[in-house]
Amino acid sequence: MNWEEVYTSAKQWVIEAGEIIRASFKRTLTIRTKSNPNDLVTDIDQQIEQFFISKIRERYPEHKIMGEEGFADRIEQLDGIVWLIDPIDGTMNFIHQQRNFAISIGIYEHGIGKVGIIYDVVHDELYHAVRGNGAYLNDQPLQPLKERAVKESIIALNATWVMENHRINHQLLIPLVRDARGTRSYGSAALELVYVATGRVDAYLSMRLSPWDVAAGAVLVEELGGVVTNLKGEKLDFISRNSLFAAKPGLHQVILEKYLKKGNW
Ligand code: 2AM
Ligand code: CA
Ligand code: CA
Ligand code: CA
Repeated sequence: MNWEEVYTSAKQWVIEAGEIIRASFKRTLTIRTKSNPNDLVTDIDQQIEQFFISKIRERYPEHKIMGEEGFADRIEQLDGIVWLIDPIDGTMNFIHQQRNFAISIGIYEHGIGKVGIIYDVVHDELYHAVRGNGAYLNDQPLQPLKERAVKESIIALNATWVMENHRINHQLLIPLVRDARGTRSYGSAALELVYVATGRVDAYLSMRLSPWDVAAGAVLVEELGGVVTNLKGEKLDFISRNSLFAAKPGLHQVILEKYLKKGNW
């Protein structure tokens, strides 16, 4: 496989998709709900997913595609080359704020992340990496992640997870939130992983995400020496839903051992 060519095509299509999204700001969105009243999808999410699928099927008919909005393939295992696409990650932000959302594309070969691309459309910031060749923000190389103590860390998590909630071990998160320097919540898993990759936050926790939410971000974070697992510290399979825990090297192990290990996530 000529990864350089795949990488170049993917980045080009992401930039084109970003232009479609920017143009959509001028018109009225069609908004529908999915699993619950706060689980939103717009016609642009669907249009962008279809845009990528038609490009990929034309250029790489042998590749498989997994996407959030249901136009792609039904995939039960990650053999061969699979594109994991989230056309808009942070749809609620896209609708309410016209910012804090991103396009996320991971390209995996036999379950191993090869390419990660996350495009912060509004800021025109393209984060991209090929495994083993470094990670970049536009043309600038990103720096490897260094270790950091919990008490000097900013941790990204959704504050509602820390509230009383019988489904999760919310009480285990209270000491972590107390010990950390600060917490943040951005509402886009892809951007929150980019923020781990760039060191803007030191760790990111989420209770339930899909493969397309994390596929690209995992490549970026790992390329810079960060660690990406579920909240139990197990490897992700990028085929099923799972919790997520991404952090700087060292910090990942400390948080896992000291705060998360006792949890039944
Ligand atoms: P999305 O915007 O692509 O749906 C914050 O809610 C983060 O969780 C976003 O990255 C969002 O992705 C993701 N997420 C995953 N499943 C979700 C759901 N059922 N409802 C809302 N957000 C979801
Ligand atoms: Ca969604
Ligand atoms: Ca998503
Ligand atoms: Ca989405």
